[in-house]
Amino acid sequence: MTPDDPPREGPRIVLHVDMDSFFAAVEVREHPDLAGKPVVVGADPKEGEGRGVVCTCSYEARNYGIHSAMPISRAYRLCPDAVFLSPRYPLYSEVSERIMAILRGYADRFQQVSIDEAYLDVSSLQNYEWAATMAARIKDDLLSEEHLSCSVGVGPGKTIAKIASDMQKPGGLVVIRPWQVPELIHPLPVTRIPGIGRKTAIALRQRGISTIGDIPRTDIQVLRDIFGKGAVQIRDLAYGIDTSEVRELSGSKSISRETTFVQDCDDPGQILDTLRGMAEILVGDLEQFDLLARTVTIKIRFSDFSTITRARSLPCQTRDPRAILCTARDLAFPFLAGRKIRLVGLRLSSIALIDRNQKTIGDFLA
Ligand code: TTP
Ligand code: MG
Repeated sequence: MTPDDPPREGPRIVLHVDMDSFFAAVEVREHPDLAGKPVVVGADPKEGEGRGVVCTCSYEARNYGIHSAMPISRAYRLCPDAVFLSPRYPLYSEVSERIMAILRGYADRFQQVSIDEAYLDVSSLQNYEWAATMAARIKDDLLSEEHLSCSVGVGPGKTIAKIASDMQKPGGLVVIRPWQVPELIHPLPVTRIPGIGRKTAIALRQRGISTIGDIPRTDIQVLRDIFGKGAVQIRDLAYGIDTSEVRELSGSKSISRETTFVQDCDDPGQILDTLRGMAEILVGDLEQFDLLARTVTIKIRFSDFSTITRARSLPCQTRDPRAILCTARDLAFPFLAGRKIRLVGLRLSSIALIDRNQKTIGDFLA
């Protein structure tokens, strides 16, 4: 177990968050007069002569049959009155970064998978009801902070969570507990399983498999012919066993600790004591591995599951508990009055191995 792994008790619970018509939604947000109109982001249609493809389009444009990767000339023929816009990648990246920062704050472990999609391991919540409450809170947060809508799926692993997030787009929130897989997932076509494309679907159909529910009824050898080593995993999935775990990708080096209070807490003294305890543990971790850290991030989750994170970088890398705790206190202080708090977390990042020639924080402190 690494210092970033949360303690595992109870079931694994994973959220998949996918923004709705992402590029188009950002454009509509930037031009509110486009709300409700068919909006297509992609190559210039040049009145039907354009080359290139559709990046994405609003759900209003989807009603005309337009979709991602379609030739832009075809999209133009389907709806010449749509608003056609060129993509603005730097804008979408900037918005994506802010979204991912919000989402990361909600996760025990976090894995971004594309510009508008991420998995959040929230197993520390310990039950699906709380995970559903958190999913609703995330949707509210993204709407109020970024004015953007997303769909969230909740499941026992990444694959089922992703299938769930796709089931009620746009604006969906679908929770699939392992025992609900037969009822909710078995009726779906096999192509809803991420990674099963058209070719595999044809091979499956030739063997009488068209829905996910057909999979457990099929001889494992037939599944092996199509999926090779992945056959058991696919069959397990249809039984509600989803082993795909959220993995923090390398490069996001940090150590963190979180504490969920037995009862929601509004005592600033107790919260600051908890932060001190976590700072001491994290400094111990830094010492053990001969590391220093520079960025201090605190996370506070309130009783209604709304969550804030605040970060500050110190003038240089350190493992001085006083410097870390003072920073954490400063960051947390504005949030300690009035509202009940469910969880506090402390993360240290921008981590590096000790360089004996480097200045220490003591050089900066009075
Ligand atoms: P998606 O999440 O696949 O699509 P989306 O967010 O537009 O719509 P949905 O509500 O169905 O999730 O992709 C995210 C963004 O990636 C999308 O807004 C534009 C870009 N993209 C492309 O540029 N080309 C493509 O073929 C696809 C699929 C996406
Ligand atoms: Mg999307």
